[in-house]
Amino acid sequence: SEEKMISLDSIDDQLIKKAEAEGVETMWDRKKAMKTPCGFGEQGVCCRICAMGPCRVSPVEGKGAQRGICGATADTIVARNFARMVAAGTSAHSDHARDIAHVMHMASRDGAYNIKDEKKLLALAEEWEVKTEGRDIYDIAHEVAEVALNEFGKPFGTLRFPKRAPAPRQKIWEELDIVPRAIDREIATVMHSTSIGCTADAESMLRIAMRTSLSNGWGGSMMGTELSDIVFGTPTPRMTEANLGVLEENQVNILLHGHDPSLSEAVVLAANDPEIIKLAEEVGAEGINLAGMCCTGNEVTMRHGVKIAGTFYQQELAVLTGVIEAVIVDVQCIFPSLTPVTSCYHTKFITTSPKAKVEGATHIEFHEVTALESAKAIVREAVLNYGNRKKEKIFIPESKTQAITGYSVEAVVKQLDRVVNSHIDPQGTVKPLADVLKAGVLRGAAGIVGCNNPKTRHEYSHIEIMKKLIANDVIVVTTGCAAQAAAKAGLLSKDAVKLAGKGLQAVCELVDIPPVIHLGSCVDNTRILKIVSAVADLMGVDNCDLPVVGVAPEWMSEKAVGIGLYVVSSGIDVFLGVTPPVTGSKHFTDILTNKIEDMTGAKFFVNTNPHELTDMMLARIEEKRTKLEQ
Ligand code: BF8
Ligand code: SF4
Repeated sequence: SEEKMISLDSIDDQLIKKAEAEGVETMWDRKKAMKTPCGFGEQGVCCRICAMGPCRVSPVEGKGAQRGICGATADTIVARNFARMVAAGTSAHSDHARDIAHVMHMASRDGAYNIKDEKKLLALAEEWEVKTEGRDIYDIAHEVAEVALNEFGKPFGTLRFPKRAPAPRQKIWEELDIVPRAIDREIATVMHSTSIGCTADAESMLRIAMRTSLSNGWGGSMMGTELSDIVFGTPTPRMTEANLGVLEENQVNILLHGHDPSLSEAVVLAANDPEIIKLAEEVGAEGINLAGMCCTGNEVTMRHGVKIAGTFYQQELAVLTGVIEAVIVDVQCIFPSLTPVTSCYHTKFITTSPKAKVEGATHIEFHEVTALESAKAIVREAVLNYGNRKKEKIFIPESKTQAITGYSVEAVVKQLDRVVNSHIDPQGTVKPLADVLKAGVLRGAAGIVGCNNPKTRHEYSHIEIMKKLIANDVIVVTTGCAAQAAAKAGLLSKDAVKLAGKGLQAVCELVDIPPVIHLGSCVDNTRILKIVSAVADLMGVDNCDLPVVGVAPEWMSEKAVGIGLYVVSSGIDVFLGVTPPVTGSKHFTDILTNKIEDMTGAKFFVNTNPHELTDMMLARIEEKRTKLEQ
């Protein structure tokens, strides 16, 4: 029955049956073996920060151990654990950005990395007061990259990007004393403050975590997006296909999985290299088929139209098709189980980053300095593996769906320009969007982001929420694995306009966009910050005054916690479909779901039922509309 399906997608059940038949263990077997999760961990009241512990305190007031050995209460322990999740998430996104900054610093006219968007570089140079006049574009790029790299560790001052936020928002941050300083410093501050014998005040802990999260959203993540656009090109809308049906029986299939576009961009170049294509022909393949997964999939689809194999939870299922020559990964969201799963097939599991080696994988280190050669060596491994397929184990599901991906803020503005009467309004702004929001043609906007989580039926929440929102004239933008879920469900196509309410339908037709808009990878949630802030600026209000919500229906990563907190700190409500490990502290839970609104004008909402969660969003959107219209 429907209820028993592990995901929304019926092909997954076919592949899981195949796994069972072939004796391959998947995440669902391990989930079963895991039995009931630890209640203390689940509620955030387990502390193993020092060796006097681990201490587990009772989540129930007045019952059982109320304090850890050092005297830390449930409030302290929960708040510290939460802050550490924020710091870990911030480190992942920001370290990714640091690598892109290094790549930009080594960009050259004749190398593998060039400057693809000079206009965007010049704008950023101007914003950062880097001289541009009479200088070679590469000199400018190198200096901008240095300024970017200094954002990580500068000893004085605050970050540069927060100045992009609406003025009232910046004022709130100043008053709360949460304007982020250097990115690495904010992460270090959380690690320090959460260590034994430091912060033991939940609200103060949260403020420190908020500042760190802002160093992610208005720091590392934003840098990741901006510099990637400059070096790899600012995304433009393009047609692609999504789901495991994009794998090709007669081609070398390479699954690109991970996050950092400096690897995946080089792999795209390598796979198109005549020498490599010739090699593929020599081994009897009709070509090389790249298929993306997780955020790397988003990065390459929005810049090259590379097809989307699937979302996070499908990483093992992709290998089960028996037609993947290599899974090439860099960092983040990579299951260590890819070692045993790939060993059941001919598939090579190739790790490339010293930050994410996996036992049993083939490690071919990717060096940015020799990017193309390095990528060619990796792709060559895949091509040479084509002949080793086990014919009897091949099964490619037929399912694939058309999708449009690659809406950068610039691309969105370009679409909006279609309806601007240039005699009345200037082109190149989000004013048409602000106008339809104000008029109520669109009731609101939602950013639906994040992962898959076996605590939910995969993709069911993503898709149910998206459908219900667009039917209610709420436009949806999406990133990360949520975006890929949308692609697979057909919501990123113009056909999906028929599922939208009348207002949204009219807007989609006028502006020529789908009702659900692909904005990129998880670092690209900063594109959402940019659009929302631009709309707020135009309307002369703050982000928290707009009928806009952030939603993470199936989140699982620490990165999502870091994002959630910077979104709320930026004045946008966040709706979670998976409960974060904070319920062991009533006080801290109350801060996140209530009190934080007094500070930032936004708060967290949690409900594991996607329909109820959507009703909560719609109610909140109308509540904000009422205030806005007053
Ligand atoms: O950064 S949505 S499962 S892939 S964490 Fe991971 Fe979650 Fe996917 Fe990208 Ni984001
Ligand atoms: Fe226990 Fe305190 Fe040590 Fe945590 S920091 S493990 S609560 S003694």
